[in-house]
Amino acid sequence: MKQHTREELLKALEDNLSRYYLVSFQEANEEQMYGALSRTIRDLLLIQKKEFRKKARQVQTKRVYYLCMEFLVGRSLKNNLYNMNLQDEAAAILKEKGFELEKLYDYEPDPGLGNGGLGRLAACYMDALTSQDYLAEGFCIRYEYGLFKQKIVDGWQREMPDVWLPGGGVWLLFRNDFSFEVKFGGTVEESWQDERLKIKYNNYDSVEAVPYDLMISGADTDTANTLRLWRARDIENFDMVSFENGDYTKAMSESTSAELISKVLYPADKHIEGKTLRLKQQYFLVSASLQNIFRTHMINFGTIDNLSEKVAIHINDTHPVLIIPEMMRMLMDEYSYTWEKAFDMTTKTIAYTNHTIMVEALEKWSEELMRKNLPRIYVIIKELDKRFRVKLKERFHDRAHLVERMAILSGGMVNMPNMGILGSHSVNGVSALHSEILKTDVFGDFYEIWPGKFRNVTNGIAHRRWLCQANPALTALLDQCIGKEYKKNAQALKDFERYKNDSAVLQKLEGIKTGNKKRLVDLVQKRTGERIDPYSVFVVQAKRLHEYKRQLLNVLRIITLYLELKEEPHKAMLPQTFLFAAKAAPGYEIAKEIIKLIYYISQDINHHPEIKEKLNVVFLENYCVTLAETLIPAVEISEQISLAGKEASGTGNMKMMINGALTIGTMDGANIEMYDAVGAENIFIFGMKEQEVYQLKQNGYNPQEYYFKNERLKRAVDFLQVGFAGQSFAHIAQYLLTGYGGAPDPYMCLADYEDYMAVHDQMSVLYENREQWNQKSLMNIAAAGYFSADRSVRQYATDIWGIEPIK
Ligand code: 26Q
Repeated sequence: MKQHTREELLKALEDNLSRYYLVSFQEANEEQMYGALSRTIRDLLLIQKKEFRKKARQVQTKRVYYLCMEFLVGRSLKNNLYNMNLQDEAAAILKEKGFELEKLYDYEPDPGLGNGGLGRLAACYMDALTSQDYLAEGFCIRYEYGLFKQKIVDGWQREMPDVWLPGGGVWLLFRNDFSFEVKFGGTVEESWQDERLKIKYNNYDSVEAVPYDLMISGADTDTANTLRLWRARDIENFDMVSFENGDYTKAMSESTSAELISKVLYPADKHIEGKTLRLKQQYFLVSASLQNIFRTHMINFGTIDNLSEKVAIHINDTHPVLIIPEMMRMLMDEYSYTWEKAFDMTTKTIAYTNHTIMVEALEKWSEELMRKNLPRIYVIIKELDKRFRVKLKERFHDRAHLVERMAILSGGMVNMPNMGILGSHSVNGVSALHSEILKTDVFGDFYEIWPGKFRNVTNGIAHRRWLCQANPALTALLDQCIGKEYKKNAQALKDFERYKNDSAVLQKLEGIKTGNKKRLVDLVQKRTGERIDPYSVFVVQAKRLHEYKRQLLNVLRIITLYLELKEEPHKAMLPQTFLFAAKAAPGYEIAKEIIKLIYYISQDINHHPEIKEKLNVVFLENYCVTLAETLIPAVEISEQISLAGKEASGTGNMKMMINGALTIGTMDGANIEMYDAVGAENIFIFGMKEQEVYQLKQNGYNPQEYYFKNERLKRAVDFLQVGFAGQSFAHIAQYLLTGYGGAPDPYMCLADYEDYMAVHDQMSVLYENREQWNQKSLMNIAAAGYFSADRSVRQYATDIWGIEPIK
């Protein structure tokens, strides 16, 4: 890897201070310094990318394009300095000039261009691809506002706009040398000319897609890739007549409606509303990206014929699935391929990852909406459906319900997952269990006809960000014990196992955890004024708020302990701090109620110092990548307690594991593979297995049964009526027991309560035995290597994309 010299860095920094802020080193303030340093690094990366592209062109390697509506990249400065091995150099220069690098980091906004797991996964994969020298490009939207900022006001979640561009924009390189036109609405005319179908598209509205590039660095390599973010810009709708007549507002309104497309990220991650604007966003991403892909390919090869040999396109969930009809459209309408050829090329190029099996999250769009907004795409979807139905009928004859279930168009809706499976050569789930469920259940019909299309790639995390950067103390210990090999080859973490009986190392491990807990304690104090006890055990559940993730189960245990301490303040109990961090989708009432419940419990405990000593509850506002980077290294008990069969994978679980947390979890998602990797004695599994959940659903879940059988549980649920800090939560009791605007708790918290309590009790006992606890913590770190995104991405590269690193 090319190492930049100190002189080089110093000179560039000085130039940037002067060019962008008209100041010298002496005059610059911290914010200007952040801006100048960021631009310096950005430009170095740009040069690096140029070199890498040149190399790639020479060898004409196959490349992958990763399309996703979300990329939760986190802050860039620290990550890039780390990857380019410039952290020490930069810190030294700044120190000499009277600045502290660590402080500058806080000037960078955390771009919230994603909701949660799926968006962060995309970012982890870009890191892993680049670090392993693959030629890859990400495509997303440059939302002007990312995921809302969360504020809790009297327990209720309030959403504030996330303004990230002023400070975050310094990382983006605006490309004004090209753009693409994306067309909406209008009408389509078909006519036959020389035995070919000619398409005339009239009266459409145009939006211009303009590219903003975020450079992606890799660890310890000269490779650099791009994440291209599209912004919607109005091109032709500007109403000159109104403008000249002095109606400036009217003239502007048309253009703002076009530009609305890249205005804001949709904040719901499971429940899907069929909003026109969201559909437009999806097509906007797809159309701009595909035009870009075709253009690049034409420049490189002068033909589209070999596209599928040189290009792999990956769609992250169904959100970009319109790329299938869009690619058909381009191949037929613009490059004159036949339907058959176009279909063959499309399926050979595209691969699809599914991230959920929850019915409400499987995307369906009304045909009417599709026809109105994307008439040409709609016609192609109809044809896809027609031809597929013919094939299905040949196969299933009279079994019409099967045809209907698998069709692309059915009941007036476009079924996006079905289109994704039909139009791609590979469909994968994100953990072993999830991929099994896809084959046997959700997509079982498809698996029967195309067993070869289905695969599993278990998720992974950018371990350099989540371990090396987020936890420098642990990293230093690892370096000392096992060398640095694990940074590029996470499997080498296994070597750490050698130290499982080394009490000096185990003690160091404990010290490091305490240090990280104190770091978090300081952050919490800075944010809330409250000082939590760093010597209590930190129990953490940090993830989106969703019923299926069962934050309520965690809360039921807290209430149980609370009542026991209330009755018997001197009861011997391990002091515990429960930390929650979670955003709820803005329209998700019950999720907001659960936040409110957590908040009020925490308020209540604040008024009971005798309880607080042993049982503290903290809700951390505004969970985001940056907060996660301080929170996760401090976790001792990682709560992964979703109802079995519901969490596709989970990735927070992996981040906590690699930082030495012990997991309490159900046999769900990647927890199962964590169990396999670390061994039964180092993880705390409880609750119903997926099959048992299925059985219970079949037999009918009766919450009362558990409620009346378990006195502790009954007391906890009953106390919801009384409530906390003067606030009753009777409706949550109702939700759990009899149903509250629906069936009682579809995620069956009460059924797993007893087992959950028991396993936690075991953990509490174990925690007192420091040596044993630390040993298990060490074993978790040592076994976490499998969950590196490097491994996931290599699997995608060989099993799905057919790409190789550029050496
Ligand atoms: C779809 C249509 C309209 C509006 C919004 C959406 C939408 C947006 C985001 C639907 C789903 C999402 C996000 C899903 C998600 O984050 N899923 C998680 O993906 C992780 C990575 O694979 C898994 O680890 C988690 O288990 C899964 O819940």
